[in-house]
Amino acid sequence: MRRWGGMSSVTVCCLLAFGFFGCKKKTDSGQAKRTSNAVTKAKRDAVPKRDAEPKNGLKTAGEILSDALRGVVIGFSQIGAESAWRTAETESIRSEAEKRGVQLKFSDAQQKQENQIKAIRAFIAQKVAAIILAPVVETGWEPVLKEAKRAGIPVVLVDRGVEVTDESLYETLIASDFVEEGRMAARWLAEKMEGKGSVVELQGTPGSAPAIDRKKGFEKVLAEHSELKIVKSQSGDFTRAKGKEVMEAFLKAGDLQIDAVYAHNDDMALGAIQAIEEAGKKPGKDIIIVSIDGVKSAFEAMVADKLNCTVECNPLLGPAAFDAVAKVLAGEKLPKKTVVQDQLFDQSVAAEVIDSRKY
Ligand code: GYE
Repeated sequence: MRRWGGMSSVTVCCLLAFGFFGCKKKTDSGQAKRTSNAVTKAKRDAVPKRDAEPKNGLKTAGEILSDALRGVVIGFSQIGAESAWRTAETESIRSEAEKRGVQLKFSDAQQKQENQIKAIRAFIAQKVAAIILAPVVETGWEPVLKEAKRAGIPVVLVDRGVEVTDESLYETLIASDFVEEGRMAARWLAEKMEGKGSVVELQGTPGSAPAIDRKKGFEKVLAEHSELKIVKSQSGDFTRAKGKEVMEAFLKAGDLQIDAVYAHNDDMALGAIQAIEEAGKKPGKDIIIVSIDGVKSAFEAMVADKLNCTVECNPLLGPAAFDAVAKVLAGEKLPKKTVVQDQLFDQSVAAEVIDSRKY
């Protein structure tokens, strides 16, 4: 069942950042037998629903929720620092933890799932109250998530999803709709190219939810345009250096006509821009470029006429992530997914909105 609705529980700051959240697919969260949390019962009882009326005349429900994690130890397993998006997400989680007085244990996996699994095991051994996980790839998480569940430690997923047969292994996922982002990029490109042209694709990390879904969404729309085709597709691992390297190889394949680049993130697009310039062509003019994330440097590249379009993917997930943890520790059952809504920005609006961009 698909269920959409305004999110009553996010912070005001989150609402401002994300505009609107929806939710889908409500299933059992396996919350019942949790006994060993570091949050005391008194604290649990003190956490009302965010939309409740102020209880004591001094604090609003939102303020009480924001305060619910003071002193609580929470582990955050981050993927790495491969992109500007990732750095912004890390900063959002770290600063929100600080604001709420959370004792955050931060682990950078340097893009390796095995490091994330080790970090989760270490968090379990340290008896953290909850784990926030940004999973690098979709598969291979069942065993370690089962270990966390057995230890009574709830897991909140941020930014990327996992593929598990038992959905009770995590509480909720807070992320963008990557398929829709791919569709938005393709719709924009199809219009710009009037339905014709040869596109090269720079994919994200193999096996990651955004790489899989952004490809899927893009291809779905391209299927409606028989003369707009992906002629080459390769992973640039979401990094600027790899994006440049792969684009260089595409440009060197002499007989390849390239009219447009679709990059799964801005960093790879920025790498591709460098490669195109070094090959003596004009990015944004000779070759049309569309990417995803909406980081500040993508807006700068649009203002400089080198990038044509970016689809926003909001990384400021800290407030929503800790709200989710606080609610789970208070015994609340959350929707299985909270979708962050994104917008598309092209060159025509870049100069106007660049100063308002928060990441
Ligand atoms: O688009 C990319 C990053 O998982 C949504 O990961 C995230 C993606 C983001 O490295 O820049």
